[in-house]
Amino acid sequence: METKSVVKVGSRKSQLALIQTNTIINQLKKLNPNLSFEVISMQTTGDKVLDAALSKIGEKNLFTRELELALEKKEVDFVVHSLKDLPTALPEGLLIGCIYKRDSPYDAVVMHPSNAGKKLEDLPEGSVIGTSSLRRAAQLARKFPHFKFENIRGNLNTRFRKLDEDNKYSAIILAEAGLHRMGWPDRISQVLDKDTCMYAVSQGAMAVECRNSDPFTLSLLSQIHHPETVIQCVAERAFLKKLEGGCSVPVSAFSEVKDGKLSLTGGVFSIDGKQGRIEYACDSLPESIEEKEKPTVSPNGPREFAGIVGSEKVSIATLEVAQRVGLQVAELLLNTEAKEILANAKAETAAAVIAEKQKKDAEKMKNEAEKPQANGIS
Ligand code: DPM
Repeated sequence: METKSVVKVGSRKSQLALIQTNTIINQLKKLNPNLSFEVISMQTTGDKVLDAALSKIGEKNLFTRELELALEKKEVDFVVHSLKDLPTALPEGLLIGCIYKRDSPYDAVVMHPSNAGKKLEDLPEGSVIGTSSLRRAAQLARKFPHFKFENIRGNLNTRFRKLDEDNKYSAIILAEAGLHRMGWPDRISQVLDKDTCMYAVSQGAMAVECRNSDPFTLSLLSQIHHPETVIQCVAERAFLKKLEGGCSVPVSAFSEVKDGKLSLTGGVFSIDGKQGRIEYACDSLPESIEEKEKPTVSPNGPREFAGIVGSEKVSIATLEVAQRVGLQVAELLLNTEAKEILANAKAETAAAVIAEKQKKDAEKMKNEAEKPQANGIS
């Protein structure tokens, strides 16, 4: 096996991405003091297209493609992602080599300074809540039909500025994990429980992507693979994969590992939140999740579950149960009206993507037509 003394790590340039990358590197450094790590940061399409709603840009791997190309070209050895931003189908040859212990998976409310100390239930009718997540807007519209939900884009710093300075939004909704990582826990007014807003598949978990043909990096990463998180995320991702959902559909999840059992609740909602369906499945895990087993490595590389490596930390039998629970919840939903709700939500988002593109093209043409002739050639 090829060994390395310097490990190259790809990262997005955003502050949150760099914080996450450094968290993983620091853990690995502690365990491998002789290794050094070099961070190579780059911009992704998602970082460049800040003015359009995420769900309307119409690409699944918006924040990951450039980094994955660097992996494929061996310019970097691994890339740290928020797992919820990673599509359920990864490019050929790439794989999630580890998932780090999950932070809070829940969503949190950040209030406009004039609403400090309040909760969502205290806000008046017509209050504008900023979120670009169809999942958050749909679920919250069920509970708070008297609010207006409007898109807010940009990285977390930009959103805070828009919230505090524009006086348009009464509150915005963000992942609690991101707020903690950025060092803003004191701006959290309220954490949303699963009966108000179930989280996104794999929210709060950081995943490290690498090449499946790179045993050195795979073995390095396996040191920080977190069994309970892996089990939950395999179930949640298998669920999302079966529904063929990306970040552009209102699909949500809630999972637990307790008393040797894994349970998963999954929800599908219409864009306006008026329709929705929730299903649940549970199964016993085959053994204590701490028990280790040698990985089953085939000539095609390690086995994977919804893109996640099956490695020595969690047995294949355990991951098979997790995957089955995920598929079961998806199948239960697809046997109900959720199938149509989901199909309609996808069609609505696809239409919005086309409308957004047409609007952009029209603006571009208008700007070009209005441009003064550059050098007098007529
Ligand atoms: C995805 C969604 C959002 C991110 C959609 C969703 C939120 C989009 C928005 C798939 N990725 O959650 O329904 O509000 O415009 C993202 C965040 C984090 C990772 C920030 C956030 C940090 C938390 C984590 C954006 N991706 O959700 O507030 O690591 O899970």
